[in-house]
Amino acid sequence: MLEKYLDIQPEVAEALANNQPVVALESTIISHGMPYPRNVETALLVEQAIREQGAIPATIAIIEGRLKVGLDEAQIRHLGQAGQAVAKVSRRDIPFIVAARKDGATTVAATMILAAMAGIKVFATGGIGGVHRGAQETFDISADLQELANTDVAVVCAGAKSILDLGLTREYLETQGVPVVGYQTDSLPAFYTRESEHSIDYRLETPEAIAEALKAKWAMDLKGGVVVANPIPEEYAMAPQVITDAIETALKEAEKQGIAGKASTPFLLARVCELTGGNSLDSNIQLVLNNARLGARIAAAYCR
Ligand code: PSU
Ligand code: MN
Repeated sequence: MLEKYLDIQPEVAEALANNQPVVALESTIISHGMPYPRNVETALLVEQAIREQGAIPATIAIIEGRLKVGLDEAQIRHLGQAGQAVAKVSRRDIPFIVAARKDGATTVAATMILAAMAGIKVFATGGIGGVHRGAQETFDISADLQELANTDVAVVCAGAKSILDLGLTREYLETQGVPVVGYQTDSLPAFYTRESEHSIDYRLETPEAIAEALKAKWAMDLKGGVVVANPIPEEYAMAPQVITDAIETALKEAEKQGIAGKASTPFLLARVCELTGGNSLDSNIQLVLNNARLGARIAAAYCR
């Protein structure tokens, strides 16, 4: 049934069949999360970082209506060049993009869905979507959180950007039974900074310990994902005030311009990037690489 829609790259399929580690990667971060051409460079570097750790990368997207688990370089380049002209695809969008034979860049939620279809357990990215600031009024809560509640994939990220309300995001995850693991940290990382005022649920020190907990969770059919929060390496972390100011400005602009719905996160990401110059982009790239390496190590431990 699934074969009717799903193409798993041969290298990825072979790795999965042989119980070799595979790490899923999203494509909205390429098209909507970073500017061209660094988005393409980053996507390729991230794949390479995963290979250097002995795992196989599977970048996920929809290409001409086919669900793709594993992209080639030309496909990655295409998504990066097209940028926001490509549809941003979350759970609700998948069947419509498929039926219309269009291209789509998958969010964390949609990437989890396609990874689970292929049997991939570990996914690395930059930051997850969450409860937006002001959600008490706007109801803007990313579908990523509901996907984490339901789909059996671990998401390695650097926490969430403070364009979101981190406290409400934590509460939402708690209600949905989604554990937040801190990798070698007690504090919920805030993407550009290693720490926030929020805590995590379980601090674990090694990829092996994380893999053990994942195995236990899914062996017991405790469905849903896990957030593995991996702080940005110290040398790439940003000064909190610089990033806070940029985020405040971007949020004010978004409100003034009436930006809402799925346009909200890409608008804020682009403005924060512009307002902080290249610095935040460099940090962003480094933390994604760091997450890819940890994801590969967790995937390897999970296969043992
Ligand atoms: N946060 C980032 N970078 C990103 C995203 C979030 O720091 O690229 C992207 C991810 O694809 C995430 C999506 O799944 O934004 C969330 O969008 P929304 O808030 O519309 O659900
Ligand atoms: Mn939203």
